[in-house]
Amino acid sequence: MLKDQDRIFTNLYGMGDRSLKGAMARGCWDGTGDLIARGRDKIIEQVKASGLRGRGGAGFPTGLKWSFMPKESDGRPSYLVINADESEPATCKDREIMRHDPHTLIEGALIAGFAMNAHTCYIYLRGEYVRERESLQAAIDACYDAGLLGRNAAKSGWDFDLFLSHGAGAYICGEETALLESLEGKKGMPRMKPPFPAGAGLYGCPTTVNNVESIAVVPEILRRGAEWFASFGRPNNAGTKLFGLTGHINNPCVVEEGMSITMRELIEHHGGGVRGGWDNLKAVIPGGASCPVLTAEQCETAIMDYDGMRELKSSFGTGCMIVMDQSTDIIKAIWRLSAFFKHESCGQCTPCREGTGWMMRVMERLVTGDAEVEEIDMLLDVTKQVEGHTICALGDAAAWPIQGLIRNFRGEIEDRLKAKKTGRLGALAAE
Ligand code: L3W
Ligand code: SF4
Repeated sequence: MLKDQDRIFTNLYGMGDRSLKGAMARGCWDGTGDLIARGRDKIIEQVKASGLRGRGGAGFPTGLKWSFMPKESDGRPSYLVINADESEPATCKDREIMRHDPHTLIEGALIAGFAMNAHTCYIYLRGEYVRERESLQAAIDACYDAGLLGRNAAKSGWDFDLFLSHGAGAYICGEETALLESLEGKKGMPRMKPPFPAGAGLYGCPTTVNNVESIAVVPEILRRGAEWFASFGRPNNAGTKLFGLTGHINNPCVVEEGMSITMRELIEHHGGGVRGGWDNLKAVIPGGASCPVLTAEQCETAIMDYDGMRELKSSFGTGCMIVMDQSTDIIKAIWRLSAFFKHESCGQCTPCREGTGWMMRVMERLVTGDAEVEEIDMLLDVTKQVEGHTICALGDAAAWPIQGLIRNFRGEIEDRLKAKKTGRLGALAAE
Protein backbone atom coordinates (compact mmCIF):
# COMPACT_ATOMS: atom_id res chain seq x y z
CA MET A 1 0.00 0.00 0.00
CA LEU A 2 1.14 3.51 -0.78
CA LYS A 3 2.06 5.58 2.27
CA ASP A 4 0.27 8.89 2.72
CA GLN A 5 3.51 10.83 2.30
CA ASP A 6 3.94 9.27 -1.15
CA ARG A 7 0.53 10.40 -2.34
CA ILE A 8 0.63 13.34 -4.72
CA PHE A 9 -3.02 14.24 -4.66
CA THR A 10 -3.85 15.80 -1.35
CA ASN A 11 -7.61 15.42 -1.47
CA LEU A 12 -7.15 11.74 -0.92
CA TYR A 13 -5.78 12.17 2.53
CA GLY A 14 -7.91 14.95 3.86
CA MET A 15 -5.92 18.11 3.15
CA GLY A 16 -8.30 19.48 0.60
CA ASP A 17 -7.90 23.27 0.97
CA ARG A 18 -7.93 24.09 -2.72
CA SER A 19 -6.99 27.77 -2.37
CA LEU A 20 -3.56 28.98 -3.46
CA LYS A 21 -2.65 29.42 0.20
CA GLY A 22 -3.70 25.84 0.96
CA ALA A 23 -1.81 24.50 -2.04
CA MET A 24 1.33 26.41 -1.06
CA ALA A 25 1.08 25.08 2.48
CA ARG A 26 1.29 21.60 0.96
CA GLY A 27 4.42 22.44 -1.01
CA CYS A 28 2.84 23.31 -4.33
CA TRP A 29 4.54 26.19 -6.18
CA ASP A 30 7.61 25.68 -3.99
CA GLY A 31 10.68 26.63 -6.00
CA THR A 32 8.91 26.29 -9.36
CA GLY A 33 11.31 28.85 -10.86
CA ASP A 34 14.25 26.68 -9.76
CA LEU A 35 12.71 23.59 -11.33
CA ILE A 36 12.35 25.48 -14.59
CA ALA A 37 15.91 26.80 -14.28
CA ARG A 38 17.12 23.21 -14.67
CA GLY A 39 16.42 23.69 -18.35
CA ARG A 40 14.35 22.06 -21.01
CA ASP A 41 16.54 19.04 -21.73
CA LYS A 42 17.01 18.18 -18.07
CA ILE A 43 13.27 18.34 -17.35
CA ILE A 44 12.43 16.09 -20.28
CA GLU A 45 15.22 13.71 -19.31
CA GLN A 46 13.81 13.46 -15.76
CA VAL A 47 10.27 12.87 -16.96
CA LYS A 48 11.63 10.12 -19.20
CA ALA A 49 13.64 8.61 -16.33
CA SER A 50 10.57 8.61 -14.08
CA GLY A 51 8.89 6.12 -16.40
CA LEU A 52 5.70 8.20 -16.49
CA ARG A 53 3.30 6.94 -19.15
CA GLY A 54 0.25 8.88 -20.32
CA ARG A 55 -2.59 8.49 -17.84
CA GLY A 56 -5.43 9.14 -20.29
CA GLY A 57 -5.68 5.59 -21.58
CA ALA A 58 -3.02 4.91 -24.19
CA GLY A 59 0.00 4.84 -21.84
CA PHE A 60 2.38 6.49 -24.30
CA PRO A 61 5.67 7.48 -22.55
CA THR A 62 5.23 11.12 -21.54
CA GLY A 63 8.88 12.22 -21.72
CA LEU A 64 9.21 10.67 -25.19
CA LYS A 65 6.10 12.52 -26.35
CA TRP A 66 7.54 15.80 -25.07
CA SER A 67 10.79 15.13 -26.90
CA PHE A 68 8.92 15.12 -30.25
CA MET A 69 8.28 18.84 -29.89
CA PRO A 70 10.66 21.14 -31.77
CA LYS A 71 13.41 22.53 -29.54
CA GLU A 72 13.54 25.83 -31.37
CA SER A 73 10.68 27.72 -32.93
CA ASP A 74 10.44 27.56 -36.73
CA GLY A 75 8.21 30.61 -36.70
CA ARG A 76 5.16 28.71 -35.51
CA PRO A 77 4.17 28.85 -31.84
CA SER A 78 4.10 25.60 -29.87
CA TYR A 79 1.10 24.69 -27.75
CA LEU A 80 0.39 22.56 -24.74
CA VAL A 81 -3.14 21.21 -24.60
CA ILE A 82 -4.44 19.40 -21.53
CA ASN A 83 -7.12 16.84 -22.18
CA ALA A 84 -9.67 17.25 -19.39
CA ASP A 85 -12.52 15.89 -21.48
CA GLU A 86 -12.84 13.00 -19.09
CA SER A 87 -15.77 11.13 -20.64
CA GLU A 88 -14.86 7.48 -20.43
CA PRO A 89 -17.68 5.58 -18.72
CA ALA A 90 -16.74 5.08 -15.03
CA THR A 91 -13.68 7.31 -15.27
CA CYS A 92 -13.74 10.31 -12.94
CA LYS A 93 -10.19 10.54 -11.62
CA ASP A 94 -9.15 13.79 -13.29
CA ARG A 95 -12.28 15.37 -11.86
CA GLU A 96 -10.79 14.87 -8.39
CA ILE A 97 -7.61 16.72 -9.34
CA MET A 98 -9.51 19.63 -10.87
CA ARG A 99 -11.93 19.91 -7.99
CA HIS A 100 -9.54 19.55 -5.12
CA ASP A 101 -6.01 20.06 -6.36
CA PRO A 102 -6.15 22.50 -9.29
CA HIS A 103 -2.75 23.99 -8.43
CA THR A 104 -0.90 20.73 -9.03
CA LEU A 105 -2.26 20.86 -12.56
CA ILE A 106 -1.51 24.53 -13.16
CA GLU A 107 2.04 24.25 -11.84
CA GLY A 108 2.55 21.14 -13.96
CA ALA A 109 1.24 23.01 -17.00
CA LEU A 110 3.76 25.82 -16.54
CA ILE A 111 6.67 23.39 -16.22
CA ALA A 112 5.49 21.23 -19.14
CA GLY A 113 4.84 24.33 -21.25
CA PHE A 114 8.35 25.60 -20.62
CA ALA A 115 9.84 22.17 -21.36
CA MET A 116 8.10 22.13 -24.73
CA ASN A 117 8.71 25.74 -25.66
CA ALA A 118 5.00 26.57 -25.34
CA HIS A 119 3.90 29.96 -24.07
CA THR A 120 0.24 29.02 -24.27
CA CYS A 121 -1.76 26.19 -22.79
CA TYR A 122 -5.40 25.26 -23.22
CA ILE A 123 -7.25 23.01 -20.83
CA TYR A 124 -10.13 21.39 -22.69
CA LEU A 125 -12.84 20.49 -20.20
CA ARG A 126 -15.65 18.02 -20.50
CA GLY A 127 -18.94 19.86 -21.06
CA GLU A 128 -20.51 18.52 -17.88
CA TYR A 129 -17.59 19.63 -15.70
CA VAL A 130 -19.06 22.93 -14.57
CA ARG A 131 -17.87 22.80 -10.97
CA GLU A 132 -14.42 21.77 -12.15
CA ARG A 133 -14.33 24.77 -14.47
CA GLU A 134 -15.23 27.05 -11.58
CA SER A 135 -12.60 25.51 -9.36
CA LEU A 136 -9.93 25.70 -12.05
CA GLN A 137 -10.83 29.23 -13.11
CA ALA A 138 -10.63 30.46 -9.51
CA ALA A 139 -7.20 28.84 -9.21
CA ILE A 140 -6.04 30.31 -12.53
CA ASP A 141 -7.21 33.79 -11.49
CA ALA A 142 -5.39 33.46 -8.18
CA CYS A 143 -2.22 32.44 -10.04
CA TYR A 144 -2.39 35.45 -12.35
CA ASP A 145 -2.88 37.72 -9.31
CA ALA A 146 0.11 36.14 -7.58
CA GLY A 147 2.38 36.35 -10.65
CA LEU A 148 2.48 32.56 -11.08
CA LEU A 149 0.97 32.81 -14.56
CA GLY A 150 1.38 35.48 -17.21
CA ARG A 151 4.61 37.38 -17.84
CA ASN A 152 7.67 35.94 -16.12
CA ALA A 153 5.47 33.29 -14.57
CA ALA A 154 6.60 32.27 -11.09
CA LYS A 155 9.72 34.40 -11.70
CA SER A 156 10.93 31.76 -14.11
CA GLY A 157 11.66 34.15 -16.94
CA TRP A 158 9.03 32.31 -18.99
CA ASP A 159 5.81 33.97 -20.15
CA PHE A 160 2.95 31.54 -19.88
CA ASP A 161 -0.80 31.91 -20.40
CA LEU A 162 -3.40 29.34 -19.55
CA PHE A 163 -6.96 29.27 -20.90
CA LEU A 164 -9.92 27.04 -20.20
CA SER A 165 -12.06 25.80 -23.04
CA HIS A 166 -15.32 24.08 -22.30
CA GLY A 167 -16.59 21.21 -24.46
CA ALA A 168 -20.23 20.58 -25.21
CA GLY A 169 -20.68 16.97 -24.19
CA ALA A 170 -19.34 14.91 -27.10
CA TYR A 171 -17.28 11.87 -26.03
CA ILE A 172 -15.31 11.94 -29.26
CA CYS A 173 -13.80 15.31 -28.31
CA GLY A 174 -11.63 13.38 -25.86
CA GLU A 175 -9.80 11.93 -28.86
CA GLU A 176 -6.85 14.26 -29.15
CA THR A 177 -7.28 15.40 -32.75
CA ALA A 178 -11.06 15.80 -32.41
CA LEU A 179 -10.30 17.88 -29.36
CA LEU A 180 -7.98 20.09 -31.41
CA GLU A 181 -10.65 20.51 -34.08
CA SER A 182 -13.13 21.50 -31.39
CA LEU A 183 -10.65 23.96 -29.86
CA GLU A 184 -10.30 25.54 -33.29
CA GLY A 185 -14.06 26.07 -33.26
CA LYS A 186 -14.89 23.27 -35.66
CA LYS A 187 -16.96 20.13 -35.34
CA GLY A 188 -15.10 17.61 -33.15
CA MET A 189 -14.06 15.06 -35.76
CA PRO A 190 -10.79 13.13 -35.48
CA ARG A 191 -8.00 13.79 -37.97
CA MET A 192 -5.86 11.18 -39.65
CA LYS A 193 -2.58 10.47 -37.84
CA PRO A 194 0.16 10.98 -38.91
CA PRO A 195 0.80 13.83 -38.80
CA PHE A 196 0.82 13.58 -35.03
CA PRO A 197 0.03 16.75 -33.09
CA ALA A 198 3.72 17.26 -32.28
CA GLY A 199 4.26 17.95 -36.00
CA ALA A 200 0.98 19.64 -36.86
CA GLY A 201 -1.53 20.11 -34.07
CA LEU A 202 -3.51 23.14 -32.96
CA TYR A 203 -3.82 25.61 -35.88
CA GLY A 204 -1.25 23.44 -37.69
CA CYS A 205 1.38 24.20 -35.04
CA PRO A 206 3.47 21.83 -32.88
CA THR A 207 1.21 20.67 -30.05
CA THR A 208 1.35 18.18 -27.23
CA VAL A 209 -1.89 16.84 -25.83
CA ASN A 210 -1.55 15.33 -22.37
CA ASN A 211 -4.03 13.99 -19.86
CA VAL A 212 -4.69 15.97 -16.64
CA GLU A 213 -3.08 13.40 -14.34
CA SER A 214 0.02 13.12 -16.56
CA ILE A 215 0.66 16.85 -16.20
CA ALA A 216 -0.32 17.15 -12.54
CA VAL A 217 2.28 14.62 -11.34
CA VAL A 218 5.20 16.40 -13.06
CA PRO A 219 6.08 18.99 -10.36
CA GLU A 220 6.30 16.27 -7.71
CA ILE A 221 8.44 14.08 -9.99
CA LEU A 222 10.87 16.94 -10.40
CA ARG A 223 10.86 17.84 -6.70
CA ARG A 224 11.25 14.33 -5.34
CA GLY A 225 13.24 12.91 -8.21
CA ALA A 226 12.62 10.58 -11.09
CA GLU A 227 13.89 7.60 -9.04
CA TRP A 228 11.27 8.23 -6.37
CA PHE A 229 8.44 8.04 -8.91
CA ALA A 230 10.02 5.11 -10.72
CA SER A 231 10.25 3.19 -7.44
CA PHE A 232 6.52 2.47 -7.50
CA GLY A 233 5.18 -0.31 -9.68
CA ARG A 234 7.10 -2.66 -11.95
CA PRO A 235 9.58 -1.66 -14.64
CA ASN A 236 7.67 -0.30 -17.66
CA ASN A 237 4.71 0.37 -15.37
CA ALA A 238 6.12 2.97 -13.04
CA GLY A 239 4.66 5.49 -10.68
CA THR A 240 1.76 6.32 -8.48
CA LYS A 241 -1.65 6.32 -10.12
CA LEU A 242 -5.19 7.37 -9.48
CA PHE A 243 -7.47 4.34 -9.59
CA GLY A 244 -11.23 4.55 -9.85
CA LEU A 245 -13.51 1.93 -8.30
CA THR A 246 -17.14 1.83 -9.33
CA GLY A 247 -19.98 -0.63 -9.68
CA HIS A 248 -20.99 -3.37 -7.27
CA ILE A 249 -18.59 -2.59 -4.47
CA ASN A 250 -19.25 -1.30 -1.00
CA ASN A 251 -17.15 1.84 -1.20
CA PRO A 252 -16.91 3.40 -4.68
CA CYS A 253 -13.95 5.75 -4.68
CA VAL A 254 -10.97 7.26 -6.45
CA VAL A 255 -7.74 6.39 -4.71
CA GLU A 256 -4.04 6.89 -5.34
CA GLU A 257 -1.88 3.80 -5.18
CA GLY A 258 1.37 2.53 -6.61
CA MET A 259 1.11 0.99 -10.06
CA SER A 260 1.08 -2.81 -10.24
CA ILE A 261 -1.14 -3.22 -7.20
CA THR A 262 -3.40 -6.23 -7.55
CA MET A 263 -7.00 -5.68 -8.54
CA ARG A 264 -8.14 -7.69 -5.56
CA GLU A 265 -6.21 -5.50 -3.13
CA LEU A 266 -7.74 -2.37 -4.67
CA ILE A 267 -11.27 -3.75 -4.49
CA GLU A 268 -11.00 -5.24 -1.03
CA HIS A 269 -8.87 -2.64 0.70
CA HIS A 270 -10.11 0.57 -0.88
CA GLY A 271 -13.42 -0.47 -2.42
CA GLY A 272 -14.70 -2.13 0.76
CA GLY A 273 -15.04 -5.42 -1.12
CA VAL A 274 -17.45 -6.74 -3.69
CA ARG A 275 -21.11 -6.44 -2.74
CA GLY A 276 -21.95 -9.80 -1.17
CA GLY A 277 -18.27 -10.81 -0.86
CA TRP A 278 -15.47 -11.69 -3.27
CA ASP A 279 -17.17 -14.95 -4.26
CA ASN A 280 -20.08 -12.89 -5.56
CA LEU A 281 -17.82 -11.26 -8.19
CA LYS A 282 -18.76 -11.95 -11.77
CA ALA A 283 -16.61 -9.67 -13.93
CA VAL A 284 -14.59 -6.47 -14.05
CA ILE A 285 -14.06 -3.98 -16.86
CA PRO A 286 -10.62 -2.82 -15.81
CA GLY A 287 -9.91 0.62 -17.24
CA GLY A 288 -12.60 2.14 -19.40
CA ALA A 289 -15.37 0.99 -21.70
CA SER A 290 -12.97 -0.15 -24.40
CA CYS A 291 -11.06 -2.56 -22.14
CA PRO A 292 -12.18 -6.18 -22.57
CA VAL A 293 -14.11 -7.54 -19.61
CA LEU A 294 -12.34 -9.98 -17.28
CA THR A 295 -13.81 -13.00 -15.51
CA ALA A 296 -13.82 -13.34 -11.72
CA GLU A 297 -11.14 -16.01 -12.04
CA GLN A 298 -8.85 -13.65 -13.99
CA CYS A 299 -9.48 -10.90 -11.44
CA GLU A 300 -8.24 -13.13 -8.64
CA THR A 301 -4.60 -12.45 -9.54
CA ALA A 302 -4.90 -9.54 -11.99
CA ILE A 303 -2.18 -6.91 -11.70
CA MET A 304 -3.34 -3.39 -12.37
CA ASP A 305 -0.81 -2.05 -14.81
CA TYR A 306 -0.16 -1.94 -18.54
CA ASP A 307 1.61 -5.30 -18.76
CA GLY A 308 -0.72 -7.05 -16.33
CA MET A 309 -3.75 -6.14 -18.37
CA ARG A 310 -2.05 -6.90 -21.67
CA GLU A 311 -1.23 -10.40 -20.43
CA LEU A 312 -4.96 -10.91 -19.83
CA LYS A 313 -5.74 -9.63 -23.36
CA SER A 314 -7.36 -6.53 -21.89
CA SER A 315 -5.94 -3.06 -21.36
CA PHE A 316 -5.17 -0.82 -18.44
CA GLY A 317 -6.82 2.25 -19.95
CA THR A 318 -7.47 4.95 -17.39
CA GLY A 319 -7.18 2.58 -14.42
CA CYS A 320 -10.82 3.18 -13.51
CA MET A 321 -12.73 -0.07 -13.22
CA ILE A 322 -16.32 -1.24 -13.25
CA VAL A 323 -16.94 -4.11 -10.84
CA MET A 324 -19.92 -6.37 -11.57
CA ASP A 325 -21.38 -8.94 -9.23
CA GLN A 326 -23.30 -12.13 -10.00
CA SER A 327 -26.56 -10.23 -10.44
CA THR A 328 -25.18 -8.66 -13.63
CA ASP A 329 -26.50 -9.58 -17.03
CA ILE A 330 -23.05 -9.42 -18.61
CA ILE A 331 -24.37 -9.63 -22.19
CA LYS A 332 -26.66 -6.69 -21.54
CA ALA A 333 -23.86 -4.75 -19.85
CA ILE A 334 -21.67 -5.06 -22.94
CA TRP A 335 -24.65 -4.31 -25.22
CA ARG A 336 -25.02 -1.06 -23.26
CA LEU A 337 -21.43 -0.16 -24.13
CA SER A 338 -22.14 -0.97 -27.78
CA ALA A 339 -25.07 1.43 -27.70
CA PHE A 340 -22.78 4.05 -26.14
CA PHE A 341 -20.14 3.75 -28.87
CA LYS A 342 -22.75 3.80 -31.61
CA HIS A 343 -24.19 6.97 -30.15
CA GLU A 344 -20.77 8.63 -29.82
CA SER A 345 -19.36 7.67 -33.24
CA CYS A 346 -18.71 10.87 -35.20
CA GLY A 347 -19.76 9.00 -38.35
CA GLN A 348 -17.01 10.13 -40.70
CA CYS A 349 -15.64 6.66 -41.47
CA THR A 350 -17.78 3.83 -42.73
CA PRO A 351 -16.52 0.87 -40.66
CA CYS A 352 -17.23 2.78 -37.46
CA ARG A 353 -20.43 4.54 -38.50
CA GLU A 354 -22.02 1.38 -39.90
CA GLY A 355 -20.13 -1.19 -37.80
CA THR A 356 -21.10 0.26 -34.42
CA GLY A 357 -24.77 0.07 -35.46
CA TRP A 358 -24.42 -3.52 -36.69
CA MET A 359 -22.56 -4.60 -33.58
CA MET A 360 -25.14 -3.00 -31.33
CA ARG A 361 -28.03 -4.64 -33.15
CA VAL A 362 -26.51 -8.13 -33.04
CA MET A 363 -25.68 -7.57 -29.38
CA GLU A 364 -29.32 -6.68 -28.83
CA ARG A 365 -30.32 -10.07 -30.30
CA LEU A 366 -27.85 -11.81 -28.01
CA VAL A 367 -29.37 -10.04 -25.01
CA THR A 368 -32.90 -11.16 -25.88
CA GLY A 369 -31.67 -14.59 -26.96
CA ASP A 370 -33.14 -14.18 -30.43
CA ALA A 371 -29.90 -14.69 -32.35
CA GLU A 372 -28.69 -17.94 -33.88
CA VAL A 373 -25.55 -19.46 -32.33
CA GLU A 374 -23.69 -18.86 -35.65
CA GLU A 375 -24.22 -15.14 -35.17
CA ILE A 376 -21.69 -15.13 -32.34
CA ASP A 377 -18.87 -15.80 -34.81
CA MET A 378 -20.45 -13.48 -37.33
CA LEU A 379 -20.41 -10.72 -34.72
CA LEU A 380 -16.80 -11.51 -33.93
CA ASP A 381 -16.05 -11.17 -37.63
CA VAL A 382 -17.76 -7.77 -37.74
CA THR A 383 -15.61 -6.58 -34.81
CA LYS A 384 -12.49 -7.65 -36.77
CA GLN A 385 -13.69 -5.68 -39.80
CA VAL A 386 -14.03 -2.56 -37.67
CA GLU A 387 -10.86 -2.98 -35.59
CA GLY A 388 -7.88 -1.25 -37.13
CA HIS A 389 -9.86 0.06 -40.09
CA THR A 390 -10.93 3.43 -38.77
CA ILE A 391 -9.50 6.91 -38.44
CA CYS A 392 -9.45 6.97 -34.66
CA ALA A 393 -9.49 4.51 -31.77
CA LEU A 394 -13.25 4.71 -31.23
CA GLY A 395 -13.77 1.93 -33.76
CA ASP A 396 -11.34 -0.33 -31.87
CA ALA A 397 -12.91 0.74 -28.60
CA ALA A 398 -16.31 -0.41 -29.83
CA ALA A 399 -14.94 -3.75 -31.05
CA TRP A 400 -12.81 -4.78 -28.05
CA PRO A 401 -15.50 -5.13 -25.35
CA ILE A 402 -17.48 -7.44 -27.64
CA GLN A 403 -14.38 -9.50 -28.40
CA GLY A 404 -13.74 -9.74 -24.65
CA LEU A 405 -17.31 -10.83 -24.00
CA ILE A 406 -17.15 -13.57 -26.61
CA ARG A 407 -13.70 -14.71 -25.47
CA ASN A 408 -14.56 -14.89 -21.79
CA PHE A 409 -18.32 -15.42 -21.62
CA ARG A 410 -19.12 -17.38 -24.77
CA GLY A 411 -20.70 -20.18 -22.75
CA GLU A 412 -23.13 -17.77 -21.16
CA ILE A 413 -24.16 -16.38 -24.55
CA GLU A 414 -24.67 -19.85 -25.99
CA ASP A 415 -26.69 -20.93 -22.94
CA ARG A 416 -28.98 -17.96 -23.44
CA LEU A 417 -29.56 -18.63 -27.12
CA LYS A 418 -30.27 -22.30 -26.42
CA ALA A 419 -32.56 -21.39 -23.53
CA LYS A 420 -34.57 -19.12 -25.78
CA LYS A 421 -34.98 -21.89 -28.33
CA THR A 422 -36.17 -24.34 -25.68
CA GLY A 423 -38.43 -21.78 -24.02
CA ARG A 424 -36.33 -21.82 -20.84
CA LEU A 425 -35.13 -18.21 -21.02
CA GLY A 426 -37.78 -16.91 -18.63
CA ALA A 427 -37.02 -19.71 -16.19
CA LEU A 428 -33.29 -19.00 -16.35
CA ALA A 429 -33.86 -15.32 -15.66
CA ALA A 430 -35.80 -16.22 -12.54
CA GLU A 431 -33.07 -18.57 -11.26
C1 L3W B 1 4.30 11.27 -32.17
C2 L3W B 1 4.36 9.05 -32.87
N1 L3W B 1 3.30 11.08 -31.27
C3 L3W B 1 1.71 8.01 -30.70
C4 L3W B 1 1.07 10.05 -29.42
C5 L3W B 1 -0.32 10.36 -29.91
C6 L3W B 1 -1.09 10.38 -28.59
C7 L3W B 1 -0.41 9.33 -27.76
C8 L3W B 1 -1.08 8.00 -27.73
O1 L3W B 1 -6.11 6.84 -27.60
C9 L3W B 1 -6.77 5.34 -25.87
C10 L3W B 1 -7.92 4.83 -26.70
C11 L3W B 1 -9.08 4.78 -25.69
N2 L3W B 1 4.82 10.31 -32.94
C12 L3W B 1 3.31 8.77 -31.95
C13 L3W B 1 2.83 9.84 -31.18
N3 L3W B 1 1.85 9.32 -30.42
N4 L3W B 1 2.61 7.65 -31.64
O2 L3W B 1 0.89 9.22 -28.29
O3 L3W B 1 -1.55 7.67 -28.99
P1 L3W B 1 -2.49 6.46 -29.33
O4 L3W B 1 -2.85 6.60 -30.76
O5 L3W B 1 -1.84 5.20 -28.88
O6 L3W B 1 -3.77 6.62 -28.41
P2 L3W B 1 -4.98 7.70 -28.33
O7 L3W B 1 -5.51 7.99 -29.69
O8 L3W B 1 -4.55 8.86 -27.50
C14 L3W B 1 -6.33 6.72 -26.22
C15 L3W B 1 -8.32 4.51 -24.42
O9 L3W B 1 -7.21 5.32 -24.53
N5 L3W B 1 -9.07 4.78 -23.20
C16 L3W B 1 -9.39 6.03 -22.73
C17 L3W B 1 -10.33 6.86 -23.15
C18 L3W B 1 -10.90 7.98 -22.37
C19 L3W B 1 -10.26 8.84 -21.62
C20 L3W B 1 -10.88 9.73 -20.65
O10 L3W B 1 -12.09 9.86 -20.52
N6 L3W B 1 -10.03 10.40 -19.88
O11 L3W B 1 -8.96 8.91 -21.74
C21 L3W B 1 -9.38 3.73 -22.40
O12 L3W B 1 -9.03 2.60 -22.60
O13 L3W B 1 -10.01 3.80 -25.95
O14 L3W B 1 -7.59 3.53 -27.16
O15 L3W B 1 -0.98 11.60 -27.98
O16 L3W B 1 -0.36 11.56 -30.59
N7 L3W B 1 4.90 8.11 -33.65
FE1 SF4 C 1 -15.39 9.04 -36.20
FE2 SF4 C 1 -15.63 6.47 -35.54
FE3 SF4 C 1 -14.08 7.16 -37.53
FE4 SF4 C 1 -13.37 7.79 -35.01
S1 SF4 C 1 -13.54 5.75 -35.84
S2 SF4 C 1 -13.24 9.09 -36.81
S3 SF4 C 1 -15.41 8.19 -34.13
S4 SF4 C 1 -16.31 7.44 -37.43
